[in-house]
Amino acid sequence: MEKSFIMVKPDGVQRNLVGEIVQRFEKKGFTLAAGKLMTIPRELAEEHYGEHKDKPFFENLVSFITSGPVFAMIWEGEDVIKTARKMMGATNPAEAEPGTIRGDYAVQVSMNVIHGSDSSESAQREINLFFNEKEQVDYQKTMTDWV
Ligand code: DAT
Ligand code: MG
Repeated sequence: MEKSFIMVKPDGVQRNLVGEIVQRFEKKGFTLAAGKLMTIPRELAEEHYGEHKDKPFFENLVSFITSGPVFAMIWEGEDVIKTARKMMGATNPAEAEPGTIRGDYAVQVSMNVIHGSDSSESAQREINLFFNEKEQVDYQKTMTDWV
């Protein structure tokens, strides 16, 4: 089954949005395979956002993502990577549709509440950066047949 790395960013944790965001993925029918509250070390932040290292916003991005705890998760389900991106909404909250997480809860692109992997390659890469094998729980929910 497909897996995605999803993370409530420091602004989302500070604004008490962890429960709301977890609930959206649960209600959708996806399965939580791992989750932890952590403060990202600078080296991990730079690695995670490596694709953006030459962008003008890179420094701000790294200092923001390391500025307080995040809630890192792995969610599992059919087409979860693409569906989670839809549920998150556009990167710039001003362009994110109402009903999406960023559309409902964020204003600025630099504080857009949530991260989600954008491809199967990035999902695999990000899962391995943030979670070891022991932290990943493999189980079946009885509702799976109904989703
Ligand atoms: P996404 O998080 O939707 O995958 P991305 O990978 O293009 O978007 O960028 C990573 C993060 O960097 C994004 O969530 C917020 C920040 N960011 C992107 N574009 C930005 C910009 N023009 N100015 C400031 N921050 C930006
Ligand atoms: Mg991205």
